[in-house]
Amino acid sequence: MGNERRDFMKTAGSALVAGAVAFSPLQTIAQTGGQAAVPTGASAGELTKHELPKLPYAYDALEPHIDTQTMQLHHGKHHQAYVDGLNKAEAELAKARGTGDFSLIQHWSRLLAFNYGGHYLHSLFWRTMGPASSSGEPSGDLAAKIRRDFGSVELFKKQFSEAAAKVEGSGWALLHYRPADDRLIIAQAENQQKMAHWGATVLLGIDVWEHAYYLKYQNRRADYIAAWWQVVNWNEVAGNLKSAMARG
Ligand code: MN3
Repeated sequence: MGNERRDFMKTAGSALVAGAVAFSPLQTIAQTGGQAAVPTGASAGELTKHELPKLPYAYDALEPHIDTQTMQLHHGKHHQAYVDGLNKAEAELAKARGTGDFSLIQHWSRLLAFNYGGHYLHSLFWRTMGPASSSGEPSGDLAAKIRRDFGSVELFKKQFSEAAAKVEGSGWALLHYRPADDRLIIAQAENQQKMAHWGATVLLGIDVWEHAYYLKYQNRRADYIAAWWQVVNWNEVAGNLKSAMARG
């Protein structure tokens, strides 16, 4: 991995240790284009130039569960907007450092959290889905911890589906690994960043913003959630757990 990726991962929070593991939720988003131009000179510090990750499969690969047009718009337009918003927020904060004018710091800090959340979660979202034919099932440590912490895979899926269905407005249901007590936790997140569980690593998430499903499912969010389970890439989720446990 390049220096810029290592440096980014070091500063990306949540106890990431650069290069320690093969899988990382940040694997995709850390594949960036190097440093962006800092608008106000070297004294304002360096910036990462964030870029939209390529999908690991074709836009139609998740059919019929997730339709091609939704994937094209969701990845190419919505995720791109979060990438652009993240680059913009970081550039504006650098500009403020350069000029000494921090009058909009609340605004740009809010947009930094929102757009970083969007970039992080969508990067994870694409990688933890795949064609239904290769979806698989929870296995190994992942299956053992699911059974230990939720009772069974069925109870885990039931709670996760309920969490996803009941997110107020736009947001996500997320499976986290919490290293402090070695537990799996199901959480809801609002927007892209609210209700975060500090220090825990996201292993799997479903986007329940309407842009994720409305073209095909309209208001039937529960139908979308049921279909989404068919395209979860369990191998990738198991890899995310393995890397999160290695980091501790
Ligand atoms: Mn989305």
